[in-house]
Amino acid sequence: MWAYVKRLSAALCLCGIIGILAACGTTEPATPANGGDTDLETAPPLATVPIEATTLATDATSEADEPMTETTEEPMAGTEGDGGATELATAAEGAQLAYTDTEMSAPANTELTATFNNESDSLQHNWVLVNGGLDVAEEVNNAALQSPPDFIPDTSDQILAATELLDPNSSDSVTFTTPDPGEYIYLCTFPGHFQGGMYGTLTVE
Ligand SMILES: [Cu+2]
Repeated sequence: MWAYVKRLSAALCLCGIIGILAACGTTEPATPANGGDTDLETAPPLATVPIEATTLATDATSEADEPMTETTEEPMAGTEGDGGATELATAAEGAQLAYTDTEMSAPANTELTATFNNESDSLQHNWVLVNGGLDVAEEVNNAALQSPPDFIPDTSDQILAATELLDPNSSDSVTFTTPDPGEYIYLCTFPGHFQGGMYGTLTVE
């Protein structure tokens, strides 16, 4: 009889333990419930992802626009390049003994029109491209002193192109065929201006 009670007690204990385990088991499912909470916590990021995806889609649209803009700019640059193939332009401003462009470039052996705008209000200038570097420019400039009133010396082999001597606020264009690749100096041959620094380099490529 006593033994039966002990077994019953043991059985009750087991039931209690099982009950506890069951309770634990019931508690554990609560963890998956927390896992569910984790899922819920994950859900907002998931909800954010579509927003980011939308943002990315918007960015993709923006990026799609940008290449189109670049594509639009490239032909324009190409047009400018084509323009550069046939035209050059520079100017002189105010009382400065200087061209606004001291470095220009052009393709070799190509017919090209150079335009010089004398935007000075007080000084006469010209644009003379010589067939060589600073040494040739100096020779042409010295010869120009003996060639008033336009200061263009009769040294056709040393001069590739020259505008007229321009009064203030006037312009002139000269069309010529560019030489072989190299660096060529252009200068203003009005007395004193070359020495004052009024020259630049045309790089022919
Ligand atoms: Cu000048």
